[in-house]
Amino acid sequence: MTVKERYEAAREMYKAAGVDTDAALEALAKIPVSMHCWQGDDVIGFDGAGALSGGIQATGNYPGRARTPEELMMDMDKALSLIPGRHRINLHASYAVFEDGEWVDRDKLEPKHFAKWVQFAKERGLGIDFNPTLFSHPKAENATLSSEDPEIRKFWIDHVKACLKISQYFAEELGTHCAMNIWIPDGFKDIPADRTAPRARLKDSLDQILSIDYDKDKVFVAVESKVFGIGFESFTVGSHEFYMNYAAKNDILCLLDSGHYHPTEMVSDKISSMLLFFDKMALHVTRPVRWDSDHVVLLDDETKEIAKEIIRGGADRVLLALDFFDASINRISAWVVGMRNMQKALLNALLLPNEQLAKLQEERNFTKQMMIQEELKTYPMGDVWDYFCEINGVPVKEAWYDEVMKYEKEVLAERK
Ligand code: RNT
Ligand code: ZN
Repeated sequence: MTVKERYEAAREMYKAAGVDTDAALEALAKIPVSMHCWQGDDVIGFDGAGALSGGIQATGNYPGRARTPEELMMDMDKALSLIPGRHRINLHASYAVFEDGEWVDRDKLEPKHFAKWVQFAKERGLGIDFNPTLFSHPKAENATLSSEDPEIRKFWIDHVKACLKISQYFAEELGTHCAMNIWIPDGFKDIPADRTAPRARLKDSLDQILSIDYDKDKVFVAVESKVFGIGFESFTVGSHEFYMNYAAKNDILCLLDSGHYHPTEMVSDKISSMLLFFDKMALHVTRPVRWDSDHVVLLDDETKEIAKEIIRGGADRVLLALDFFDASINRISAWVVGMRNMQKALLNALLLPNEQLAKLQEERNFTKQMMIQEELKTYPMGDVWDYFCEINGVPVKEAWYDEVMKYEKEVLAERK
């Protein structure tokens, strides 16, 4: 059977279950996922930062890490060529591309330092999302936006202000919004004596940053909380409550990272609440494993549940990005697996009779609701997915792996 024949058979099966597969594919094609550049080089960047800091870690030393902007762009191109649909890319400020021996510190960054990325995105029809980088820097050794040292704090405030301008530049150049997400590592290893003062300083820093003039229709500022970091086990300044309240009061967005909560606390359950109070929200989809939060996204239950909530809440209201960094496997494969899994999870959600299921819940017919939810799990979603890959001109099933291995041999192996 051809891919198309398999799809046609699946279409009939889904139709009988009240699901329109053509509509699902059309909807899936319209959902962009922001692919994070930092999987390609173990979050190192190009501004000479050296070791990764801030309580996050990329472990492993699989050969072939991208070391230059050219290499990273090439690798991202390879990954994107194996992922169906049109997407976005997500950059960190530490990925500025300096030319002719120029170098400026992070508080002095300007749009021109990202011109190469704009060119890259323009040529491929991609949008760009952005992140100030408040780690892996000598001035981030202790604290950043919550620092007790006024000079350090000013440096980081200036950095984020510079990033706001760069974000607006991306939006204007590319004709699509730019989501600018702020995450800081600030916190304490052990029980703090004063939780309020650092949080008050973070609040004031954010106020100062947002006081500059920027176009709110183009730049969507988000704040990302985290329950702990390595070396910040007891306290983080930017906790969930802190940012949720800050975002609500100041009309910016919350970004929920699926690896940043207690192990039994699920981001999938938070989305509906956020969307009742905010017009939009942002996500970092990742996979938490014990204390670590940044494993490659799999097609697991929580990713599927997150996708269902995105579809039910309105995909245009959720700014969807991935966030993981695995240095122990082929990095392009990590991107492709993570991106394709996110899309498969979205497709899975689109192939549910969501209205019917909601109605059964309203009728308290939990017996039938459970029956349908479980029976649909063995419907031929893979045939629909394969067809989606085929019509989008990317390899079907595991055929993409051979291309990654070929690239590894021909390109990555040369990077000594
Ligand atoms: C860290 C946060 C943050 C980073 C990236 C590199 O715990 O998740 O989003 O992973 O910005
Ligand atoms: Zn994150």
